[in-house]
Amino acid sequence: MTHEIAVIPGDGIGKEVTPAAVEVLESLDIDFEFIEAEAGDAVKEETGEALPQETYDLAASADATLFGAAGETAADVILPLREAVDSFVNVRPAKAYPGIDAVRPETDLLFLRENTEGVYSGHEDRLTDDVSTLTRVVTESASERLAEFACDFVADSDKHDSFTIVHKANVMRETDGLFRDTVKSVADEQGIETDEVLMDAFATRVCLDPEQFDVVVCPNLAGDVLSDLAAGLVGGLGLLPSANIGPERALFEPVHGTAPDIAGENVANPAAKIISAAMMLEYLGYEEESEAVNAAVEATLADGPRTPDLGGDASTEDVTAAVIDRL
Ligand code: GGG
Repeated sequence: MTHEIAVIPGDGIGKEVTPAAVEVLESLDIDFEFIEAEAGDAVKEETGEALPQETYDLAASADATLFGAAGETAADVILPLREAVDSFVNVRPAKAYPGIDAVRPETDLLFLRENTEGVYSGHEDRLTDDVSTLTRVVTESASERLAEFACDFVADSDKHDSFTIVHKANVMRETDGLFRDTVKSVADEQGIETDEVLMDAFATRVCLDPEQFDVVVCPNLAGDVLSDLAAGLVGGLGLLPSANIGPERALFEPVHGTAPDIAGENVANPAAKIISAAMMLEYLGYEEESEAVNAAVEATLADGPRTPDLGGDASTEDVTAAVIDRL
């Protein structure tokens, strides 16, 4: 069976780490057809459009999509691409790896981020020269869909048995109130234990003692920001993968952005993108291959070579070759 994979590198270091992940996947004995498409700042400059219709259509029809990074045009690229795969949850594991100099080496978190609404709904207005507004949308249906995913995830897992709902319902009473109440009610109905923490308190508590948290279910912006914060605890954004899951297809991308300061220098850490590709393998049913890729990345992180963000002097290509050698 051939799997059609859309490959959309995007901008900046997305153009370096995405081919690295494709190279790793090509080294496996699986029949992939990779179809590359453009999106982002560079294509907008050329054509006026950040996300060409054929790129959107490809993501909406491929078995899975590998995305790289979005820069200035993130709102016009990554949000519609997530919509193309109807992805209602962004799964972001944030864990420390042996051998990596982490602020909190005991960190092992899994963020389940609402992926369709909140402040990322795109309802922004400039009312006057000096006043702009943003409408935050929270619906029961999107909160329910996320909660059902979280409950199924915990119920099917040997490792997790509850989750923490992170919100700010004491201030955003209507929106986060609806989010919190809906997620809790679905979990109660399904007999899944939950607790809840205000998002500002979570930010402090996770830095002081990350072990008190495990699976974290949160609204869109909170999930984006708090998972980046968790990246700081484990050694940087070069280590965090993610999966945008929909009912029939999914899109896999590193948590990091385009990193314009190092783009084009062949020094970007490809680990987050390669681990995202391992998540894609698991999603497509290749559990053994997924575990092998994860193990090869872990061994490479532990023993090197390492890119400069992790204190080494290796290139993106060196690290990719080392991962492939270990497969
Ligand atoms: N690969 C992730 C990426 O491009 N991040 C840049 C960004 O602005 N992300 C916003 C988001 O993940 O919602």
